[in-house]
Amino acid sequence: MKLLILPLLVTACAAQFNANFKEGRTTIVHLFEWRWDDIAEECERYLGPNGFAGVQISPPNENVVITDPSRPWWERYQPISYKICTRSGDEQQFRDMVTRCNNVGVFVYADAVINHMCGSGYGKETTCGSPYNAETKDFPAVPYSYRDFNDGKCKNEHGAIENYEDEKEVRDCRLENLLDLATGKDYVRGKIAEYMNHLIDIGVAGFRYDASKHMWPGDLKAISQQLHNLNTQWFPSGARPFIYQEVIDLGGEKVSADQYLDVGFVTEFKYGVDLGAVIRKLEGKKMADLKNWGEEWGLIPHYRALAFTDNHDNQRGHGAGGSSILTFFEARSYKMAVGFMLAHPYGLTRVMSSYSWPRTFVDGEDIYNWIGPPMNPDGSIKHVPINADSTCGDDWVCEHRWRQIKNMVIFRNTVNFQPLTNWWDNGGNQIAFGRGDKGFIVFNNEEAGMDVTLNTGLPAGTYCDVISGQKEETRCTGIEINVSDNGSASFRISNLAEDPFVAIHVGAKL
Ligand code: ZXY
Ligand code: CA
Repeated sequence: MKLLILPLLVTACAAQFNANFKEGRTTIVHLFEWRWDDIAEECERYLGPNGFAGVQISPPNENVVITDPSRPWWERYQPISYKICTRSGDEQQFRDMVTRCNNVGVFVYADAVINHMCGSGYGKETTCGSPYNAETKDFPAVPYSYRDFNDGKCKNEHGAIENYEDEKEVRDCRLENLLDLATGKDYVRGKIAEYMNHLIDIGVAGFRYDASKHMWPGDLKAISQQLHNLNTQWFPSGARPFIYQEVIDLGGEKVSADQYLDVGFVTEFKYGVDLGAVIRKLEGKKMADLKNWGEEWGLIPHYRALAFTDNHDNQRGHGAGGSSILTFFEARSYKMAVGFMLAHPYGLTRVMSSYSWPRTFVDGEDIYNWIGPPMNPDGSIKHVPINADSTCGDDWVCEHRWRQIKNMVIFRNTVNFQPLTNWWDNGGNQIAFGRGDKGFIVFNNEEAGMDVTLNTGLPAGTYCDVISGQKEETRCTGIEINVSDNGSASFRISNLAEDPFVAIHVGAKL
């Protein structure tokens, strides 16, 4: 009996439990292109106090400086060395950030660009001054030489991936013009592990493996096995780094997400594509269809899934973007998507925090999808100013500070480990569900008003809706919902409401 129950329990809990997260925290935020000193401040003043589990940071290692176009966001995905030295800050600022975030229970996950170095054809400038030569494949600051790249294995004329149906090509040829590292070689594995161990020793809690589709799962496993245990100043003795692999899999390619489940967590790109399609009501899809959301939709197993609505890449319309992805540009629908994700038990959740850009579609493509973060005339990244109303200034969007999203992160922490209960739908675009006796959420994505009485499963009392407002001291700044002795409550949601959904939980009971 014991033998049977244990694995079941482990599977059930893994959905929202990560040994690396501070107890009770569930959600990571990607502070895309933020400076280390700003992230340190944000951990202390906002992420820690509001229960965020961690922060995904932009790649911390030295990269090529690209001037044409001018300082695009993707220059950080073209490594020059493993020195911690980028537009986000130097190693001293990085150490200060990791220490200050860890001290308030917000752990740091670094974006690890280990499939390749920079592409050929750019200038000589680098973020830390390290020299390199892409033509001769020399990166003396690592050092890597021509022997450490895969070109010998790739038989294509220009060395670039042409056929995504050939998994050898996908892994051993170049992603566009990016110099493809020979991650099968012990020396290369050792250099990558040495870099990541440097970050672990500083206090980093884990990694996003960029472009994992383009590396062999066996190589990623071998590298992961060389990683140190986490720093015992903040983590239990023997704790392992948390790994999530970026595998863009929308089906129909030879390389698939499930090939990576053995190595660690995997990004589930279908999550945002399918959820966006439902909320946009594309092809007759409706909210009621979400009743069996999860593996039955073809998503990877929940206990290995990194769930997200949009990321830094597909919010720009490429990298498996497609037209269904919702972003901050469509705030009303976007908040419903993030609200649904954070209320639903599937996966380990990551929210996006973006900067804005002058999105301009020409022939269906955003001609400004390359634009980098807000920057000063000298090319440095601008600080993130915080306004009196807690929003961010300049072009920093700070979705994670939107009341509805921040409060749903708290909702998720509050309902952690509770099963999905009391599902209700109208057969169309009105749905509701609970999480045991801890929380309940109701959506009206219909073109008509909603007036229903539902069984919430919650203890009787008056609750503060954390979408239209929130509990402050002893009062509610939004709608109040009364749950009767038998657990039922009435919900009236106008289709014209700024946010046509309501969420209540036991942490915001009046
Ligand atoms: N870039 C523009 C210009 C250069 C960067 C572009 O048109 N790229 C060609 C399309 C290939 O897309 C890329 C993919 O992954 C990358 C790329 C990249 C990963 C990197 C660096 C990159 O160019 O430059 O570390 C990619 C890989 C896939 C896939 C779709 C896209 O199914 O397996 C981009 C940059 C995209 O569009 C990018 C950068 C970093 C990322 C990412 C995408 O983490 O997911
Ligand atoms: Ca590769």
